[in-house]
Amino acid sequence: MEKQARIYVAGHRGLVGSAILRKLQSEGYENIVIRTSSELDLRNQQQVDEFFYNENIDYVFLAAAKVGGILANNTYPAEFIYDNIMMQSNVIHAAYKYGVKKLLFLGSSCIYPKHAPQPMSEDVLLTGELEPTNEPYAIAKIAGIKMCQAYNRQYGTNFISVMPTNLYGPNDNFEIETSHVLPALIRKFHEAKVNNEPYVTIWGTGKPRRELLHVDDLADACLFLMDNYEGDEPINVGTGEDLQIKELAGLIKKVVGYEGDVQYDLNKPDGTPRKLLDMSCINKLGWYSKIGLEKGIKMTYDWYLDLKNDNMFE
Ligand code: GFB
Repeated sequence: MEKQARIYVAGHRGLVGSAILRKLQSEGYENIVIRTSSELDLRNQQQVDEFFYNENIDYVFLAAAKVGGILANNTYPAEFIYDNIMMQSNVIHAAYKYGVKKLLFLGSSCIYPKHAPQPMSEDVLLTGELEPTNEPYAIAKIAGIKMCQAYNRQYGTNFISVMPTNLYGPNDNFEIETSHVLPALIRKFHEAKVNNEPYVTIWGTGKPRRELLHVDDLADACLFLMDNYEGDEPINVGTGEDLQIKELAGLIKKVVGYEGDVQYDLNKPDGTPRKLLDMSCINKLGWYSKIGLEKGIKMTYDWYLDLKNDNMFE
């Protein structure tokens, strides 16, 4: 990407989009285009068409998405499939129609089958049943990958798909009911510490394994792939390591400094047992993650504490 290029970051207020925006700004890109969802509703085809018609966009990072943790996915399946299919279809089609040079579509590791061999390489896509708690979201993301491939094949576009593992970092959602596990546990342990509560409740058995990537590492990978990867196959981005949810809880407990107990709510779903990504493809290109999990949790906890302090003085 040329430093003068017009680069549209779709979803710049979210966890992923905000990290990509920070990275682009720190690398000196001068012509970044952003819109809030109230300025541009990406689910609206006409608004998206007019935006691309007027803005002469060269590159797109398609990070706008309806996302959430296991319970949000399970509770709002219609919104997860509708919002995601509408947003990505409108942006991908307009990017083709108005001659965007390259588009990077962000998917998720939940596109792979629930019982795929671990670690999961890109070619296990569509070889088995999906995890039911997030099937509508996964189907939307698979449609996005297939759409990029179809447009490349029929129209010769340069659209790539990136599949990150579970992400965390600044600008994450910390709402207990809708968030992912890492921000939820930061909040739960922090509040339990402050309120001197005897225990923290963790959903499920604590036995599922998850791989967690700091979103600044993902942003770094996205810029790297924009410059170094062309191809139809989705490309995985992770750390190559996972741990049990109960181990993750132990790490967060330690970082937060909480001394009480942990209990398990077995009425909440476990979700997929394991989803570790095979990193061979991106490693071969020369990219590796840099932020270790404990350091990443510390960085995110500091961010969360700053956010709470800022809100106190508003
Ligand atoms: O992060 P999470 O919501 O998403 O849950 P998934 C991961 C694991 O942590 C599950 C457990 O086994 C949860 O039961 N867990 C324990 C908790 N305590 C908590 C808690 O307080 N909050 C939450 N949220 N989980 C999502 C998908 O799946 O991952 C999305 O639904 C997307 O589609 C995303 O792919 C990356 O990893 O299970």
